[in-house]
Order: sequence, then structure tokens, then C-alpha cells
Amino acid sequence: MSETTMAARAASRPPSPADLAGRPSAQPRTVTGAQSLVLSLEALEVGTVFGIPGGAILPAYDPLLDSVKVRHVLVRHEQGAGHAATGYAAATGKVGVCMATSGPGATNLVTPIADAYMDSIPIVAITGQVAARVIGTDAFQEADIRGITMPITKHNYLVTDPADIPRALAEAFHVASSGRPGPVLVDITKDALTATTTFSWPPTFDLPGYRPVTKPHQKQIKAAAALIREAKSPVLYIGGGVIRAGASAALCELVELTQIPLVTTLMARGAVPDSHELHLGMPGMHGSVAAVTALQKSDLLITLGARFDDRVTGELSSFAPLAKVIHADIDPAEISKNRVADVPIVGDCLEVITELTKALREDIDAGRGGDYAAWRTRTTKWKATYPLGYTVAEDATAIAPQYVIERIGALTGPEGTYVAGVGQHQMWAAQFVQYERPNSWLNSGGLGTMGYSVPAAMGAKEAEPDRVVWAIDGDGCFQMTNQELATCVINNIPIKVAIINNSSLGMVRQWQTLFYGQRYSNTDLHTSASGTRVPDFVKLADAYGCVGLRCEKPEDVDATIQKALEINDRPVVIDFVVERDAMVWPMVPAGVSNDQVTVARAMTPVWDREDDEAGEETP
Ligand SMILES: Cc1ncc(C[n+]2csc(CCOP(=O)(O)OP(=O)(O)O)c2C)c(N)n1
Repeated sequence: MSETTMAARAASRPPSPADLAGRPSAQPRTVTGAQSLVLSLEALEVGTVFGIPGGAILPAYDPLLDSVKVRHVLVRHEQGAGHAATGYAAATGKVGVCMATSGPGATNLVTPIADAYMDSIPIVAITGQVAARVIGTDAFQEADIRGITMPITKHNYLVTDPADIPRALAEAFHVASSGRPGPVLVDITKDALTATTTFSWPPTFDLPGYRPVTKPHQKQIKAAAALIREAKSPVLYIGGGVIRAGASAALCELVELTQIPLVTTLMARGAVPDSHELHLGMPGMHGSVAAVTALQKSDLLITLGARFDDRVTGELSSFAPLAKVIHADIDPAEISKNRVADVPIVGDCLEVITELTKALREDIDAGRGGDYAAWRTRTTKWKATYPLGYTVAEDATAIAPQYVIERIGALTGPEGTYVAGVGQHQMWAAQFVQYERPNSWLNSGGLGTMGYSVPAAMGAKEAEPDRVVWAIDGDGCFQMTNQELATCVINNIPIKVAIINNSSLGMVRQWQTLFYGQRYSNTDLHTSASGTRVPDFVKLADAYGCVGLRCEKPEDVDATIQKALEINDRPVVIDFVVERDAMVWPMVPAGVSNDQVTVARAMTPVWDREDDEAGEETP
């Protein structure tokens, strides 16, 4: 092609978003709806979009090709796009973005959208929709994704007029990231994408009725401070809201000031460094004995960004029976939802903690601080008496899964990011990696989504390429979304995957062992036991262009992890063939009181004499 023809072609093509963004003009520009969408994403400073094109969203993919600001990562399944957006957001606090076409593309996003909703993660999902005039006619690839996602999004939009695109996008980002974060869906019809419109930025928007209260009421702060002052055995019950609010540093200050023992829920791991002496661990079904017991015997729960989830409370009616409750949350709907709060505080966790610290400091300076020394002695003793641990299998040649996870954490260190799937390995990853910083632990806590780990790790690594990002996955979970390894290889996103391969759906098998008389109905995956390897994970990794490693002996664990840590030019997948019958302990069986926390099979803690005398013991 001659130079003149090329110049003529360039002149005749529609201006790219980058061309447009570069033009110094405050004037509205004439563009297509699709260009307006890409310009909006650029204006919102979106770094990466994860998605897959298709008929209805195709007009948007054309100008996206020319964007110099927005990188699009082509995933292999829309579920991967959604979890990648979630991982991106959970690692950084920024809004994650995913994109899909109408119908099946959009419905494949349903699981990650529900996942982000349950875990309060800010993502914006952009979907193509069939042309406005055929909506409701069962048109090809039509699905009412707005209706489908209504109960699992914070808000959602159907955009049929191209003029509304910038405003809808700006609002979506605002709603997703403000107040209690969550997913927002923007469904745009194909005709809105192809029609001509004007683009100007910033759009004006007004959201009457959406005014998240971030500033706590002083009266409630004072009431909370009074309860804290009077308490004898208070516990800071810390939830994921503290991490979402970026309030970890402020929280540490509060802990230092008050010297009150604390627990961090599954979602709040890392909110206070695990190494802190007042940290009692994670409460809940698989929580540490010290954390579970401290909540049970406490006289005041200072609840910050936590929601009394059933996995934490066990049987609600017997949860923390002696405790008064201070409950601070950005979402008023959470307060007194499960457990009635004596002092409800609506507000952003950072602001609440800052105000509470101020009030308590005044008390302490005036010599009116609480005295919790005796309580600390008790909680510290529980921590020392019942540390987290595991017994190695009778067959000493088998690898304990907990050991693998412990070593990954120890050899990688606190600057790493650890992403888990769902199951036994998730609980062990929550228990045996030492978390020292917020946002270092990503998992699907609320929905419990198998398949979360590989794509979420991909999103986290894309967001923070300088960190070591581990996907600690189960052999079952891995088989749900491992195809995103192809995405990682092609887009140079070198995550590390540790498959904790017990050849079964381990967590379900654990319940079958404990509650179904060892009848193992449909939990055998044949991924390694007795030599069957369907699939062979090392060959699978190899086929994707990753480095595949296998580790079958305890003495090789460290060297294998080290080898993986040294490879940075492509993803690494390690098949850790582990002992099959290992179980997650401690455990509070579903639906019973937390007093019945079990340290290991049929072993409940024996409380100290002081507790016995106080008549607090529950057999
Ligand atoms: C999408 C989905 N389907 C089913 C379940 C139910 N479930 C919870 S844990 C689990 C087993 C997970 O097995 P694996 O990934 O091998 O991990 P392990 O428990 O062995 O560590 C299953 C099937 C789920 N949480 N998510």
C-alpha cells in the first residue's frame, strides 16, 4: 500500500478514543456510543478491562483496539473476567472492570457478580444487549441480565440512549466504590453503541436517595466509648469492612491505645498483623480456639465492619451470650440484622475508628481508661494452650497439606498476595499463612465460589505486577477455571499456582467423614490417588505454556517452592500431591453453639480452673 493510500485510509477511519482524548477541546465531540464508552473508561482511568467480545458488544471492541490507555485482557470464560476484575479490585481497592456480550456472555458473569456482592468488592460489569427494538422478543442471545442480576448488584442500568453512556458509567463507578462497595452492571444496547452521539466529560449526575453516611454520629461514639470503658472482657471483632475502608493503620493505633484483644474474620485476615501479640486469630467454624472462645466469653463485642455471618456465630442464639454489642458498619441494613446492637454506629470504618480512638484517648488521658489486664491474661493463655496445629499423617512419606501452605507463606513472605479457592485448602491458607498486611489475602468468603482462585490471582497480578501472587487452589476448584492459565501466559501475567491435590473434593469429603459415616458419594476426583492422574496437572500446565512441577515428598516441598519463586517469566503450576484424609481443625459443626468448638476429632478444650470456677464451662 502506498503512503498516500495509507494516509487517506487513516484520514477516513473514525477517530480513535486516543485521538479524541488528545484533542484539546472542552466542546462536546461527535462520536459513536461505543467510542463514548471507551472515552468514558479512559476518563475514569481504567487500566485494564477483562472480557470476551461477541455480537452485541462488538461495536465497543472496535474503538477499544485503538485505546492507548485501556488494556483489554481477553479471557477464556466470562467467569474468569468477573473474578479477575474482583481480584484486581480486592488487591488494590480500585474498581475492577469486566466486559461481556449479551445473553450467554452476560449470564456467565452472574457468579462473579454474586461473589463480588457478597464480599463487598467494587466492580463494574459492562454487558452488550440486543437492540432496544427487539428486547422482549426472545431475540438471538437475549437475556434480561438486568433482571437476573437485580438481587446481586448494588445497582444496575439498561442504557438505550447513547447520550446516557458517560453518565451511566460515571455513576456506576461512583456507586461501586462509595459507601459499602459492590458490583454495578451497565447493560448497553447494540443500537446505543452504534448510534451517533456527543461526548463531553465530566458528565453531571445526580443520585437522589444515594447518600452513604460516612461520618458517625458523635452521640453513638460517646456511647461506644462508655461501654468500652466499663467493659471487663472486650474483644475487637474485625470484619472485611475494615480492609475495604482502608482502615488497617487506624485500627492498629486503636489496638495499641486500648490494648484490647482482637479477632479478624476470614475476610479481615491481614487487617492487623498476625504477629501482633493481642491478635487471637480467626473466629468461626474453622477459627482458632482462642478467637472463638474469646468471643463466647466476652462481655463486649466491638464489631467493626463485620456482619455476624453464620460461619462466625454458629448457632446465633448461643453466640457470645454475655456480650453487649457495639456494631459499626457503613451499611445501615447490616446493623441489628442478625444480632441486636446495643450501640449501633453507621459510618465508614476509617472515620468510626478515628473518632473512637479520639474519644478513648481523652478517657485514658483523664485516667478513665478501662482495665483489661485480667482478661488479656486469660485470652493469652488460651492462645498459648490451643495454638493452631496439625498432626502429620501416620504415613510419614505423605505430605501434610497444611505444611505446604505454611511453607509457601514462610518462603514468600508478607509482601506476597495469597488467593485461595474454596474448600479445605482455603481454610488452611487462612490459618497457616501469616498475614501481615491488608489486601494480601483474597478469597471468596461470602459466596464460597470454587473457581475463584486462578482468575482472581490473574487480576491481582495484573494490578500489582511487582508482587508475588500465589493461587493456593484445590484440585477440584482448579478444574473449574484453569483455562485462564492461557490468558496468563499470553498476556504475561506470571502467577504461581499451588494445587493442594488430595484427589478429592476435600471439604465435602471431610463432612462425609464426620457426618455421613464415611460414605464417600461422588467426591473422588481421580487426580492422583493410586496413580490415576486425570488430568495430569503437570502436562496440563505444560500444554498451556506454563512451567509444571510436581512435589510428592515432604522433603521436596521447600525446594519446589523456591524453584517456583525463581521463575518470573511465565506462570508456574505445582501439583502438590498431599495426604488425602487431612481435616480442617478446629471445627464448630454447622448449626451448633460455638461452645462446642472441637480442636481435633472428638476433642473439646478443657478450660482452665478460673473458668471452671466461674461456672462458664460448657461441656
Ligand atoms: C461452584 C461451587 N460448587 C460446589 C461447591 C461446594 N463445595 C465446597 S468445597 C468443595 C470441595 C472443594 O474441593 P477442592 O477444590 O479439591 O478443595 P479441597 O477441599 O480438597 O481443598 C465443594 C464441592 C462450591 N463451593 N462452589
